[in-house]
Amino acid sequence: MLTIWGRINSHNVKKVVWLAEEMGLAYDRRDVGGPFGMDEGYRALNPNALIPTIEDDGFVLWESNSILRYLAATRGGEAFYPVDPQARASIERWMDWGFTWADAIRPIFFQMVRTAPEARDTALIERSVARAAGLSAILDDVLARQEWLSGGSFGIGDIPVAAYANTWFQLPVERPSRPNLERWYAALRERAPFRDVVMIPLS
Ligand SMILES: N[C@@H](CCC(=O)N[C@@H](CS)C(=O)NCC(=O)O)C(=O)O
Repeated sequence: MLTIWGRINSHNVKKVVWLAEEMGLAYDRRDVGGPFGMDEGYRALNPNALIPTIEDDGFVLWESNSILRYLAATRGGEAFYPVDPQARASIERWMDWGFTWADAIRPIFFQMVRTAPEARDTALIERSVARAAGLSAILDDVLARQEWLSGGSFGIGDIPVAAYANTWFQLPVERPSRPNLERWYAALRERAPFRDVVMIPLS
């Protein structure tokens, strides 16, 4: 049995649980982090004291994108993780870029969802909203030329960017019109695992 540690309202945990659901895997998710805390046993598994972490038949792994790669490589086959180096690198590029995208959106999320209104840093929110809007042009451009960030079909290249794109689309901030990105987000919303795991209320 695959064990996934991490509270479900964490973006990085959502990524892993979403893929597990897409692949129809049996797993046991255990709440750790945030209000649930982290005991010594968990810290022994993940010395970063961060979530997520998985355990698969005695093998322990942390770092959400590494977990996505591992699950895709062990259970996903060619459809989720192509062997061709260029196809694989094109997918992994978007996974890594997902942290650039996340770095732009995270301050807006923390300020608007996890900070009391009177304590919010409006200058930080404005800077981050502008940064995210600028980065969204890169996504819109690539999605004008291909259906998914992973290429012709949905894959792990879509997951990290989508976890934060969902937050960006749900936050009450100004967003420029990005028709291709909006088309991709609409296609994501047709996937039940995305709706069930990622589109939960922001908290
Ligand atoms: N690079 C790490 C980042 C992990 C991370 O920052 N996780 C956050 C939640 S998204 C965390 O553990 N925060 C502390 C907590 O939830 O207690 C990964 O991708 O797994």
